[in-house]
Amino acid sequence: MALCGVSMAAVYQAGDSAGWTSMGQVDYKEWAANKNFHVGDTLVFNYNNQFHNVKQVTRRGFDSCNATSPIATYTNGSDSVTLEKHGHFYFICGYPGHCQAGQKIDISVVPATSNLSPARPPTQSSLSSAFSSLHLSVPSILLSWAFGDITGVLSLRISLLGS
Ligand SMILES: [Cu+2]
Repeated sequence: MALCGVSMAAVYQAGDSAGWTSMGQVDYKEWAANKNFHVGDTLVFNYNNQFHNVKQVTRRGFDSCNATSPIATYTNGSDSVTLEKHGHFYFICGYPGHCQAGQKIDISVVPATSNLSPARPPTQSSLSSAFSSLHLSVPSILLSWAFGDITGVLSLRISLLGS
């Protein structure tokens, strides 16, 4: 891929060696909590497809363990899902009772470049506004001399700023 930084894309197996299971060996919330998923990473689900599947669902479907209208369905038993955008990916098992038993996972994906972005340099507009205020202050000072009148300077400043 030509996208910057994705050469470091990682592959994660959901549940590690335990795989994708409803038998309670894996706390998927804890499993996901100590990982940093980035855009371009891959999540692999390994499971016996006689007993399980993978349904990508909405937040609502995740919370209620409802797989009736999935975003995507995977049934191979060894499914790779590319986390192609940042945000949350919610996966549950569609077999009865499995999601309720804990076979559900919430993957929070951050942009691939988030830990590489440099400090924001001064923008063009902030620089030019700094210059223009500098230019304005010079005639203001000269005029305040000429008029010897602070109110005249103030009104001129206001008219210059307002133009
Ligand atoms: Cu299952």
